[in-house]
Amino acid sequence: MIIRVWITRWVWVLALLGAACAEPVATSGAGAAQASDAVDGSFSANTTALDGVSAAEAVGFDSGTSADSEVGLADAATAVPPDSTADATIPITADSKAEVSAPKGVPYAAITAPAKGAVFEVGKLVELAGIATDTLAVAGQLKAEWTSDKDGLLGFVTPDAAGVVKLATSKLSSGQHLIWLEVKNPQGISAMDSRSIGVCAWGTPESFDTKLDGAKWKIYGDAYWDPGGWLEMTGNAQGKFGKIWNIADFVQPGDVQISFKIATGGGINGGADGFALSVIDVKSVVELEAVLAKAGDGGCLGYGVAGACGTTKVSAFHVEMDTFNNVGDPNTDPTAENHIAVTLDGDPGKHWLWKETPGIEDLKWHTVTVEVQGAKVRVTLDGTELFNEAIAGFLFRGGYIGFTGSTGWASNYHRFDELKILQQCVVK
Ligand SMILES: [Ca+2]
Ligand SMILES: [Ca+2]
Ligand SMILES: [Ca+2]
Repeated sequence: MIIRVWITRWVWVLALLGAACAEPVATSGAGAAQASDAVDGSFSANTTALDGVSAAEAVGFDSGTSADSEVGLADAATAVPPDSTADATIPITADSKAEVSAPKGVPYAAITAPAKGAVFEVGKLVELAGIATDTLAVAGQLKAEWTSDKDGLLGFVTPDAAGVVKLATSKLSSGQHLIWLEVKNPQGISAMDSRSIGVCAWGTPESFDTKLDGAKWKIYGDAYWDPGGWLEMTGNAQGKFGKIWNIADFVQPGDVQISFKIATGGGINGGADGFALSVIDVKSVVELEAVLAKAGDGGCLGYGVAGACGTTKVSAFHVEMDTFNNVGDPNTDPTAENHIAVTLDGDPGKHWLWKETPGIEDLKWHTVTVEVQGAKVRVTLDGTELFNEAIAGFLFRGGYIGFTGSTGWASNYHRFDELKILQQCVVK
């Protein structure tokens, strides 16, 4: 009688293990690792896992709900047959029904959107998406819950037939969020996945409407603050070049969005040379000024210190608005047309991403936005995308932000205004 009960129990354990092994999730590395961890049999009904499923879930046993079960994974894992002599004194009488309760499903949760580390502007719609499945239950029987470690519950969703769970919200507060997707099957077993995103507010825009605070914005060379309420790099005269830099704030490394306005034109001899926004990764203003002092005029646009413009090694990010075609004097442009380009490390001769922008020399205000996400850089002009591509090996390293511009034989005004920076929320 006692032996029969043991045999019954072993048959069930083996059968259930077999069923579990038939599931791809349960044979994953994560599942296996947890099975060995679970040898003490202390896993609970609510055990959840980020990357897989717990041993309890995989095997289908749930010591928390199959009340008196004495057979756990430990017995199966160690695979030591019971000693019939020793066990003969232990009364094992009932509960075989509880032990062989119906197999339970293994839920699965995975967040598919947004991308890890994505940054959103506060108040804008954030579209969360994920997958919820289960080895036994159909998608419609599952319950998905979206939460934020910062804002709490975001909402419950029932998966569609394909297991897709979506939630769109524009209510995330400003800051870093760890977004959780929890999927619960009808037996109450959960699987979870998480992803960090940033929700940030734009910093106070720089309107440049009043005279510059010298402790924050420093003027170099021919640049000046224009009482019209903007920054002027050159004035409309030949042979000028200047810079204005923020020496008080450091733009953090990581994903960033920058927006600013430009106006150029009104010059002689067809207009030149152009201007640029730069972020230079140096540790101090002293280092910054050492770099700026080397920057060339003319085709070097007031920021060129490397390539044909010099030999300074520096980590820097630039967006140039170039209105004069240089051909080996000293650097070479990729087109005879006006262009907006992303260049790096003080070298105006290497146009990593660029687009022709014929109409920008009209001395009207145009809005430029720059969005960096990982290695990808997206630039728009008046809301129209110019390019949105990855630069191999590129990482935005942050630094001091500033503006430069230059004229030569031809001239133009080179104006900047309304600088806004949307920075990834950095958790310290
Ligand atoms: Ca202004
Ligand atoms: Ca040029
Ligand atoms: Ca150029």
